[in-house]
Amino acid sequence: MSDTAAGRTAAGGTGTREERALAALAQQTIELPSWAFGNSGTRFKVFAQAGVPRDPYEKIADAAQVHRFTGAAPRVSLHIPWDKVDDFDALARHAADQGVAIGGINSNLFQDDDYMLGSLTHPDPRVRKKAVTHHLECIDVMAATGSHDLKIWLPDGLNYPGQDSIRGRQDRLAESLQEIYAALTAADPAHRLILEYKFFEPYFYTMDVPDWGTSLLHCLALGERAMVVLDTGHHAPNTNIEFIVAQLLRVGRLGAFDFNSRFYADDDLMVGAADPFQLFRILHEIVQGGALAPDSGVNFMLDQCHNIEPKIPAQIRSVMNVQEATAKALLVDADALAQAQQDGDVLGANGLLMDAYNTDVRPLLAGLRESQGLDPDPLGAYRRSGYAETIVAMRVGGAQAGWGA
Ligand code: AOS
Ligand code: ZN
Ligand code: ZN
Repeated sequence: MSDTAAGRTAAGGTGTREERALAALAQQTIELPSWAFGNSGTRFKVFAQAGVPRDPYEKIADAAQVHRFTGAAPRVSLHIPWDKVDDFDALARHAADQGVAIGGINSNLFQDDDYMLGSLTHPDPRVRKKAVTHHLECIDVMAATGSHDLKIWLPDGLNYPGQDSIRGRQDRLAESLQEIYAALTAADPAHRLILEYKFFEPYFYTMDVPDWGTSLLHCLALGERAMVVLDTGHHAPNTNIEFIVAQLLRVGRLGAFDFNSRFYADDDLMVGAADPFQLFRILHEIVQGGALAPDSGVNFMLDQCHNIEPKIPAQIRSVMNVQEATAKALLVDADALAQAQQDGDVLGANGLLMDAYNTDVRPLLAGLRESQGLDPDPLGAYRRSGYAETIVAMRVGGAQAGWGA
């Protein structure tokens, strides 16, 4: 970037653009998924790694390492029942002792035989009731852990035309969500229901929440504490994801991201690995929309599996990738961009974005970390800490994410 002159940008505040970027980056937080620390990955072989957590306590301990070296990952999402423990208060205290907090609570509607033909949309009211009741359990976990977000990814859908009524399933879904939302907001009016969408998989003819429009319609019907979750891996190839981000921000319904990368399907690879430019474009919409600050209502989460790479460093790398894309977005000269757009200066406007994208922000972020008392090189610092060797020596028989423990 050539210009660091004082002025107002979408990042807000005073000072040079770089100073404002640093201030915004210092506040940015990224939530980690507990399941990223267990053995997990594709439908095919899950390669077991030595030293992986044996229980939710150890998953949180590993997540805390990511926060220790990045200073930007202070929350961990839990998944019920994978992270079920006898005493959730104790788990929350353990998290606090480790310097992190419990983030969103993810329900699970895809591992029970009863759910073969659906859960919240199932034709049989008994199965729907069971699925709703699972969410009541998740709401109790929220109370015990201090979590604010109930995250629903609905795996329901159809494999064959005619298999069930598409419209009937939407009606049943609306009813089931209403019951969950009523219980959630009765427990605490500040709590949020955040609803994810996914265009295919595990079903292939249609999903019951296949797209952001369907998620948004259900959220609008529920009430103002219902928000859409955008998983970056859940779209058809070449979908313009930043358009969806801009649209949901406009109507105040972008609740959270599940960040990851995809090359083909729901790959769950490290965010920013496949397409760092797309991540930058998404973060540009976030910055332009004033949605970066922790109180903006958008929760920036990772949803990833690390099958062949070591998990803690992969999470550190992912946090750094989000930070780098954010830093570039914060360096866009917003005033000049607005002027170029107003003037119809197509190449000028595009050039301003590309200038920011092509800036090497690694020194800026290294400086930020040093100013926070952190090592400027989080991956190197983790490697040198010896934590990886310690857990390999201590832990035997680590868990596969998703199958208990
Ligand atoms: C599934 O495809 C969704 O991305 C979920 O958000 C998430 O991966 C799952 O809940 C973790 O099991
Ligand atoms: Zn997801
Ligand atoms: Zn997914």
